[in-house]
This record gives sequence, C-alpha cells and structure tokens, in this order.
Amino acid sequence: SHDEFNWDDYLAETGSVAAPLSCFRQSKIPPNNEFKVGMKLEAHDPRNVTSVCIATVIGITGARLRLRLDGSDNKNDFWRLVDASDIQPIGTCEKNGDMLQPPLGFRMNASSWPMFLLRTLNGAEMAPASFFRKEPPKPPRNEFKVGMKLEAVDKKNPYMICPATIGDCRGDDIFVTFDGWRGAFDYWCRYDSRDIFAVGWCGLTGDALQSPGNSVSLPKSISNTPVSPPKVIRNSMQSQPKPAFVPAQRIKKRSRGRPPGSSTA
Ligand code: MLY
Repeated sequence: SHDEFNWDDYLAETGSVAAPLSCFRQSKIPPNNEFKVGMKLEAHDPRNVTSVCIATVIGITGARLRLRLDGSDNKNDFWRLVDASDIQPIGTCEKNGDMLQPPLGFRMNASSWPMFLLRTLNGAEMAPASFFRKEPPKPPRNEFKVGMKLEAVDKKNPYMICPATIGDCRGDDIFVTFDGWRGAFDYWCRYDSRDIFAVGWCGLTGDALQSPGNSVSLPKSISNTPVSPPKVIRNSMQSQPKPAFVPAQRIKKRSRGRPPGSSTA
C-alpha cells in the first residue's frame, strides 16, 4: 500500500545502493524455521557464554527464535537465528562430556539446580536435531562500503529489524547506523555479525521490517516551519542521506558510536 516501506523506492529516493549478499554471514535463502513455541533446546547463556543452559522457545519471528533460559526471569529474552552456532539440541552438552549450567541470575538457590533441571526436562518437548541448521561460513573479508544499505537488528530492541546504512568501516568492524534515528541506536559490530542482513531479508522471512525513523537534523524552529517540499537533509556527522519523509518531532540527544575495540555492555 501507499505508506508501507518499500526498499526499491527508498533506494531510488536516497540514491543509495544495497550491500551485496556476499557481504553477509547469512544463508542466501533464509533457513526454514520449523521450531514451535514451547520447544526446549540448549543455548549458551548470552550473559555468561561459557555456560550451556536449557532454553525454551517463547516466540517465533521469521528465521529467528525468541528464547528464554529456564530458571531465568522474563527480562532477559534473546533472539537467535535457527542457524546460530550457540544453540543446539538437548543432549549435545552431555554428549560432549559437559554439564548443563543454571543461567546467570538463576531465580532459586544454587543447590536446587539439579532438581530444577530434572523437572524442567521431564516431559519437555525437545526441538528435533533436524530443526537446527549449520551456521553459514564467514565471508573471507569485510566487503562493506560506507553508504551501503542493509537490514539490521536494533540491539536495544532486538525484536526489531530496521533499515540501516554503513556509516564507517575500520578493518573487520563496521558502524551500523539506523536511518532516521539520529545516532541513538547506532553500533559497531564485526562484518560477519549474525544481526545484519541484506536488503530484502525480512521480505523473504516474513519478518516485519520497521520503517525508518522520521528524525532529521534540523533545529525545531526550522523544521516546524511549513516549507514545501521536504528535502533530503544530509547529516554532516554521519555523511548519510536522511529520508525525505516527515520533519523531526522526535529530536533526540545525539549519541555517537564508540570506536571499534572499546567494548560495550
Ligand atoms: N520505543 C522506542 C523504539 C525505538 C526503536 C528504534 N529503532 C527502530 C532504531 C522509541 O521510540 O524510542
């Protein structure tokens, strides 16, 4: 329909190019997602990655699973592709001679873990091994270029996948900037991150791609003046064309990206 986000129109309007498929560590055709809500699996605890825990599928979105660690709270859900390397069928850990661990912030006394584990697995529906897909290989090198468009997970709202632009490249690191959000959600990551996708990914998986934000970098006094037609505003800090859409009602404090190497929470 008329107001839905359309990549072809947007690329034309912004005079930009989509990052080629070969840039991404993603399968060319998104993997099928056969998991069902309620199924259990093993997952590395994102907050303590050496621990392998039991996780339950809480939701399904495109090729991703919304996961919650058994014994954890509902504030630390995380999302994983069905071909992620850090999820596996139940039994894998034991087969490797390792022990399943309670999640960080286990809500009971540590001494109750063995019994909790028995109970949580008793009668559980375990995701079959065939549902897990092999992680795609890394592209041999960082082929991203500044200005290329992509679809990226908003790490502050990880259920959201949004139109984004490569803002900078340094070695194996890329700066992902979110179109129309004036830097507030931007982040550095490696070129082979599993949280970035080629233009068209959401269209293929059935994920809801967010629309760009409507923030442009004009002071309110100017942007509220009814001038027509709206122009594409170039933000000199990001050298990124901004969508022409709506003037900013939602001007936020600028948060600049951290340089690669400096670790973030
Ligand atoms: N509730 C939040 C959501 C922001 C999402 C930004 N992403 C899509 C880049 C807000 O409106 O601030």
